[in-house]
Amino acid sequence: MFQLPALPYDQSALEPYIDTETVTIHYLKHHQNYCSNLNKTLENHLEYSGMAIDQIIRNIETIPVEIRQAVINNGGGFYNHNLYWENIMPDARKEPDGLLMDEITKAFVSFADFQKLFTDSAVKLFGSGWTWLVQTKTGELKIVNTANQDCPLSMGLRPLLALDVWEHAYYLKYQNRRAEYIANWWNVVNWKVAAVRLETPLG
Ligand code: MN3
Repeated sequence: MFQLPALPYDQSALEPYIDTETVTIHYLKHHQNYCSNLNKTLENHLEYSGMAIDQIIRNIETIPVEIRQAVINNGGGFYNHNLYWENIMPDARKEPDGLLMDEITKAFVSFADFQKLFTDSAVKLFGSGWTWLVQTKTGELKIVNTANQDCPLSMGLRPLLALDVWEHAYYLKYQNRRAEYIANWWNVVNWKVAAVRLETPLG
């Protein structure tokens, strides 16, 4: 049985950038629902008990076809939100350093260029989905969008930074102003977590 990981900060800690009510509903309702529905989907498939969620998503093509889409939706929803909450924090630094900064500069010329490209990608995403900074199998950094709860892990990409651009991630505070949510989200990015993901050898 999968369980919701504890938030590494108080639900009000991301104010004023991400408001308390949005965090509470997003975490306790949306994230919890993905977790509960994933458990329901897998309850008659004991072969997956004890398997880590990233292993399941990485090997999505091996999941029985009758539950595969439900695992993509709910397993992806569960895992993507785990990454999302880990990827933000109060009192965050404004930019990364070390290897992550070097790799961003190599791929996107400058940190400012990276931020602009990532923001544009997230603003332009049609419908519900996610914008990601990922590392490819050959080691380059890329910005990709995924629809719904599709996860880069299923495409052989390693997620470093996860931005939820579903309306439920911002609508209570920002209504239709997605660009304003994204501009504020940059103030709470946890660069340390992204750097650790980059520096962890691929399993
Ligand atoms: Mn969400």
